[in-house]
Amino acid sequence: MPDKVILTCAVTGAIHTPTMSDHLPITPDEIAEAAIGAAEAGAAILHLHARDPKTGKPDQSAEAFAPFLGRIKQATNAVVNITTGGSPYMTVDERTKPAAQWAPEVASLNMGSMNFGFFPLLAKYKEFKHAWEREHLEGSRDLVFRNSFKDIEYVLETCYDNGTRFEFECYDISHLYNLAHFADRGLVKPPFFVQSVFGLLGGIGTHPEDVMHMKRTADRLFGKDFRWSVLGAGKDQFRIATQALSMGGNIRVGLEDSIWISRGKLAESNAQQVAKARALVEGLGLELATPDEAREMLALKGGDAVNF
Ligand code: KMH
Ligand code: ZN
Repeated sequence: MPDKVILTCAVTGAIHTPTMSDHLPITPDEIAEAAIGAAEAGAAILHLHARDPKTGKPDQSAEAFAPFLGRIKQATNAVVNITTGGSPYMTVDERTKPAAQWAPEVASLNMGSMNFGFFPLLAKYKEFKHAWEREHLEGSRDLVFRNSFKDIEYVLETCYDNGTRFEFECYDISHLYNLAHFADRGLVKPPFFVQSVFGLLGGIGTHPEDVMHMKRTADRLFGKDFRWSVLGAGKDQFRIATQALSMGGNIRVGLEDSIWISRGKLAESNAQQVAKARALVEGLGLELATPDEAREMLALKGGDAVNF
């Protein structure tokens, strides 16, 4: 029997902006409630970003995470996964501060530099609630999300003593080869939690062949040493999830990656997307992994071995 399915929920992120959806969690209370609701709906891992509660602008200061980390830990057994991606406009040392401070079981680690184009979203909105939103989208026309080999080494070194393991964000085939490079150097240890990202402008596309190619390349490079997960950005979120589930993959949903529940219909909560993902999993006769099963599958250090 295949292993259980690890379901990750990424509740807010740093790409979508407040004008795009009233359901996007912004304040610490909203982020905590969204994360707890997602865990209650079946998410085993919670991928977390923080935002300025007044403007919704991404905030990667360690303090910005403090108001919700403890609440989430007290309310759920879910695995907390703190981003080191922050906003693609930030430097890697700024992005790594929360993970360094809070020593989560998991942190994201972006496996290569790339264009990160979310400016096409501008066409959908006439005006914005906050001035920063238009700049955020427009600026991505000339944005390189920097993750040099030195940047990746920096995150690995900074988080090493904390025993934090990683959600390796792979947006293209070359990012898998970058991960293999660090594995060959012994700087990352299996099992590798490979989060393959589809449909972000600047990364690989969302065609079923793209998903097949990512999987077969990871199979060839990592064999039994990895756990494959996928996230589809935007409207392709559930189609990609469905394809990956049928291939033995794990999946990630959440309003960080898509604000939609179906074509043209905004998701009203992260929990609603988690419930839809759960129905896909169970519809295939599969079962969701509990947080502790996810810990075992990913060799994590345990929910109490953190600094929050
Ligand atoms: N924003 C997602 C496409 C991170 O936070 O480090 C990938 C992500 C990156 O979650
Ligand atoms: Zn993220």
